[in-house]
Amino acid sequence: KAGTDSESGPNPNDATIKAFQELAAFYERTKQSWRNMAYRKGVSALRRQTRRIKSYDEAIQIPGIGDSLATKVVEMYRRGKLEKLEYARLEPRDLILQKFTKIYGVGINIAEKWYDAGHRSLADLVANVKLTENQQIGIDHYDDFNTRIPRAEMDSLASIVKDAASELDPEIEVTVGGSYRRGALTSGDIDFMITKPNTTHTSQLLLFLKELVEHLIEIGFLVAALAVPSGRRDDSGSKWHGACVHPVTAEIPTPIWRRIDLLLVPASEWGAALIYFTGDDIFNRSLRLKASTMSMRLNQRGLYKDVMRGPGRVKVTEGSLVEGRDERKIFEALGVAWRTPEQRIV
Ligand code: DCP
Ligand code: MG
Ligand code: MN
Repeated sequence: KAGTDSESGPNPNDATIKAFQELAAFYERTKQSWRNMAYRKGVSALRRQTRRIKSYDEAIQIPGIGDSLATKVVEMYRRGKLEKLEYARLEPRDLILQKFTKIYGVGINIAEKWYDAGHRSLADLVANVKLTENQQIGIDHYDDFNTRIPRAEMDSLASIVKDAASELDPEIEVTVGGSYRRGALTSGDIDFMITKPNTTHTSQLLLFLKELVEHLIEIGFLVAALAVPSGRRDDSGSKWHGACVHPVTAEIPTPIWRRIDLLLVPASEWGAALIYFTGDDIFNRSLRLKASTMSMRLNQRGLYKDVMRGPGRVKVTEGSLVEGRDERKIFEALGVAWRTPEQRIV
């Protein structure tokens, strides 16, 4: 009779049934058909029960309920909600795009292309996509590259590079920029800026970079080269992107692959480059905006005035250099009060 019908009537396990139905729908949307099936079976199995299922042992004995579902039956009984479901309620498309864009060198465009082609996991990509060498490295070391670097390890990585550099050429100066220079306790990667007194062009530093990289590969510190991320293309060869790994020590018994950027900077551009590579990116944007309101232009090479722009604000000439060498003087020329690197967070 109505109300006790095993398909539609109230059931002591209603809350769990609802949660399982929602999970099944999530797995259907994300094309995880095996899990979708498992939860749909679980729903039918629970509907046949007349008592509230409270323990793992009770649940696992029900045909159609396996280990994973039995655990969730208990979770529903104890917490009244499922952690997995809270996760599933987030937009799956966004979650997957987020996962894909965390592959080094993969931007939103590639991620969306993969999503639209039906790929939903890293395993999908490995099995079905012709990956570039970079993307393959990014996936092979996905967890490593997404693990932040503690400041103590940053110090240690820095001294390895600094020691190697000064051995090759004592006049070379190496500075760690990026979030490290802003005082961050952990960093996403390590950004090295390399310069030498009296240089005015990166070409004067290219040979050094080549030797430094070769040496660091030889000692096993640099473990992979990665192409320059698209959108930041620079053909001058003045940058090197890749991965490094700290030698095994008592403090670092199982080394993690770390992202490393090496950047050549002529002494004449040191101040502008320091500003750019110290960031953060939002602060940089605000400085560039300030420059443009003063009819100037700030980039990683210098602050310029009298930049000529044609139709559509297209740059016609670079203009004349106001300042490149000195970080503080660039702030002054922009009329911006000096901010220590630690204060450059908008
Ligand atoms: N930068 C920028 N705009 C970008 C990318 C970078 O202005 N689109 C500048 C500011 C950054 C610096 O380059 O501080 C280094 O770039 P990173 O991507 O290494 O960023 P951070 O070092 O600031 O942070 P993280 O700890 O994540 O490496
Ligand atoms: Mg960085
Ligand atoms: Mn970087």
